[in-house]
Amino acid sequence: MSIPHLVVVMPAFNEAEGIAGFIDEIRDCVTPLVERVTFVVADDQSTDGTAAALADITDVQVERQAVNRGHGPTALAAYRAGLALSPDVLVHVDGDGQFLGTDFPVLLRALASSDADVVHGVRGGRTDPWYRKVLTGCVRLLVALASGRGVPDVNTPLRAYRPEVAQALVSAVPDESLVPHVHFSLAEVHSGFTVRYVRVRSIPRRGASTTGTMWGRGPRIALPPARLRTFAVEALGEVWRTSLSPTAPLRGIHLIPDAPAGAAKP
Ligand SMILES: Nc1nc2c(ncn2[C@@H]2O[C@H](COP(=O)(O)OP(=O)(O)OP(=O)(O)O)[C@@H](O)[C@H]2O)c(=O)[nH]1
Ligand SMILES: [Mg+2]
Repeated sequence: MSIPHLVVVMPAFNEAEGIAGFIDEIRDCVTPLVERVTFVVADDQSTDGTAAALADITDVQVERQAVNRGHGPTALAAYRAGLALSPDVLVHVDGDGQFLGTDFPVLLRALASSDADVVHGVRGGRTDPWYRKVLTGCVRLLVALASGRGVPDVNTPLRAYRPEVAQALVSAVPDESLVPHVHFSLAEVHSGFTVRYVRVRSIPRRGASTTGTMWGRGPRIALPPARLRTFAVEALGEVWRTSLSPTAPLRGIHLIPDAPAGAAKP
């Protein structure tokens, strides 16, 4: 197996400490499987020199966002910039490096060998606080009820795609979406795409700084931070409006796997 051009896209906010090492690790692991790899980092107005930490790496392209928009819109910007490079395979991962490089070839092999449209890295070994586990469980239940199928890690940020599939998904989701990967997971099921799941290891974020986490830190926090409560309410409303309600735009969408990039019919 040799992929002519692999593009790995990642959103990043204040990841200067760990992101270059993470990229080095991914590159080392995927090099035997690719002819070329390009990394696209959507920098969400970091204030810690994230872009400077990547400036001299030739296979890294940094896309500085005009304003700080949070994870979802930044992830979508990273997808769009990566797709513009016409990759043969596209991988998305968060810039905080919570995965091992050795799991990337596992995803790529699963995508190639099973003829899948998309492969999800299903995270094991997470140490989330209780309120995140509750939220994750609720979203998982909602998706199972809505789609009639269990999706083991609905919001995983580690995914490998055939590019036309990623293009169709990105085109179908609003640019400002808070939780694009939840919408993707639902649309993949609704559209009948072939989705494969591989177990991957989840590790602590690589930078020592706490500024990157949206959720507060560690299982010792007794109550969900107010920011998370607000985010959860907004995100659940968005999932209802965009993907689940009877009039939701993504509900009736049928993505066409073999159509040209971007094709999606209402
Ligand atoms: N916190 C935060 N992260 C952002 C923002 N924009 C992009 N990101 C990136 O989004 C990714 C996910 O953010 P995290 O805060 O790690 O969210 P998470 O992985 O769900 O939470 P943890 O399990 O605590 O790591 C990271 O790669 C960030 O660099 C932003 O405005 N705030
Ligand atoms: Mg994270």
